[in-house]
Amino acid sequence: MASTAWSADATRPNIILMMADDMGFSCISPYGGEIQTPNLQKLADGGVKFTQFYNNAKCTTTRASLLSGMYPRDSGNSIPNGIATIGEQMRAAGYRTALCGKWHLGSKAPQRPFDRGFDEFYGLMDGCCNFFNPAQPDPDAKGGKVRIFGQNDELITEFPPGFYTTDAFTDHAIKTIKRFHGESKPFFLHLAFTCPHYPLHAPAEDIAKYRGKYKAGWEAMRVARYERQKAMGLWDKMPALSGTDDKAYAFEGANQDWEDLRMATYAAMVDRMDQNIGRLMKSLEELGIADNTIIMFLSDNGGCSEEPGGRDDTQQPGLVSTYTAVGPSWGWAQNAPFRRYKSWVNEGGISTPFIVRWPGHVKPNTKSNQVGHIIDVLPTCLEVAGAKPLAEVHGEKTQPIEGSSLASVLHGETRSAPKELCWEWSGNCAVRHGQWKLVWDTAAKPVKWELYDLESDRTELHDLAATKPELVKELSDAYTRWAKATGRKLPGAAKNKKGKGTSD
Ligand SMILES: [Ca+2]
Repeated sequence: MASTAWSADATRPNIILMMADDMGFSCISPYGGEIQTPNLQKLADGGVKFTQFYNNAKCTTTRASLLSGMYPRDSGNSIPNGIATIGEQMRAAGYRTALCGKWHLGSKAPQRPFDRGFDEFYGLMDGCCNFFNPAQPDPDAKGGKVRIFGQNDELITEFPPGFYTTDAFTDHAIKTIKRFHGESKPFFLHLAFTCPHYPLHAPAEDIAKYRGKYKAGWEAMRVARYERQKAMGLWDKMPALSGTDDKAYAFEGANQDWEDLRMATYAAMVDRMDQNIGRLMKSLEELGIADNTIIMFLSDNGGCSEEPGGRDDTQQPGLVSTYTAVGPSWGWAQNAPFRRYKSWVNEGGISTPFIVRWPGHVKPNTKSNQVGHIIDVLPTCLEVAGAKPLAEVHGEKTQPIEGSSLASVLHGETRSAPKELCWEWSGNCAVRHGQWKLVWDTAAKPVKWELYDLESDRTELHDLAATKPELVKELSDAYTRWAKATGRKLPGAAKNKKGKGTSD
């Protein structure tokens, strides 16, 4: 699509970028999930779903890339000043900008959302919080870490009965859209849910819908998801279902009723998010702007294996007074058919649903197997806005954007394949070029570069490193260049300080 001067185009689309938090690849129905997500299904039916779209395996690094079009720099916990955020870029392009939900890229000036290009902000500065009462300190907040919850730069400390973050973020998003609608500019809204990140908190009526539905365990859930993916034709070439993860334990010996409640509560959180997405879509229709609004949906990393505080089956998931997570077995199974989970850069950690609905532009009910990455979202938004990237931000010359626009893919064309894509979190490293992916998996025994042909082996089951040493060298050299340029870890380096047991 040719870029045009934005000022000449009065019909530039609004853009809503929605993101779930720690939601596995196959949790929602367009990707084979059993969780009831009719509104996300409607978005997929009216748009395109990607089957090879990637995030950065972790909350902070994904946000650093998604909101800048760049790979994370150094720790990845913030966006450096010489890199413009999507808020800064879209505001300069003539858009109104808002962020509702999780920021997690620094809580002090000059790194707050208001400092970084968002006209409006309502949400959470930190990685997670109590869903019913964000002011309540949680057991994961070591050393008295403060949960800041700001509305237009005001700290909120009291929450009414019935408060629930997923509802509140959506309420604020709808109010913001209504306010922006009365103005002459198009808007860019980032709705960043904290759902279904732990703690497991959901309204009782939503949990009740799923209670008892997970009593066959995680292995059965994986197989059922895999079979649904097969039946719907999600994959051009059906990958083999990966084997049981090292961290998964036997369902037979587990407290099955409690395990069922853990997964039922998680499912309720996703269900509730989908209900809220339905409310948001309804409000767009009522305002008459549904057809001129691009909606994108993705997850920031794969299902999560962490269990902050340990596995304590005396804690009942779902309540304001408890702090629980799904644990490694469900967290892994949520990424079926892939291996691993959040914080790992195997396909289960970095593969995300990516759905884009744009009436009149994106052909309804289509899928794309073209490879894409979250660094591509910002240049896509700039292209559809007909805008050029900022040359300067905060008095510093900006670095060239590393992602490339997906606009041609959205229009049903084949874009030139990206050069190498790279990932690193907590010592897990990977590089993908074309069909080939090199992975450094810190949970493997032994830990070494593994090589996979994703075209025939998307689930990373057949390591070809020993048979293709020259390709391993070529890809590992590309990884080393990337790690040196971005400040990310080299294979075998010490783990990131924040690599484990944090609330990211
Ligand atoms: Ca996350």
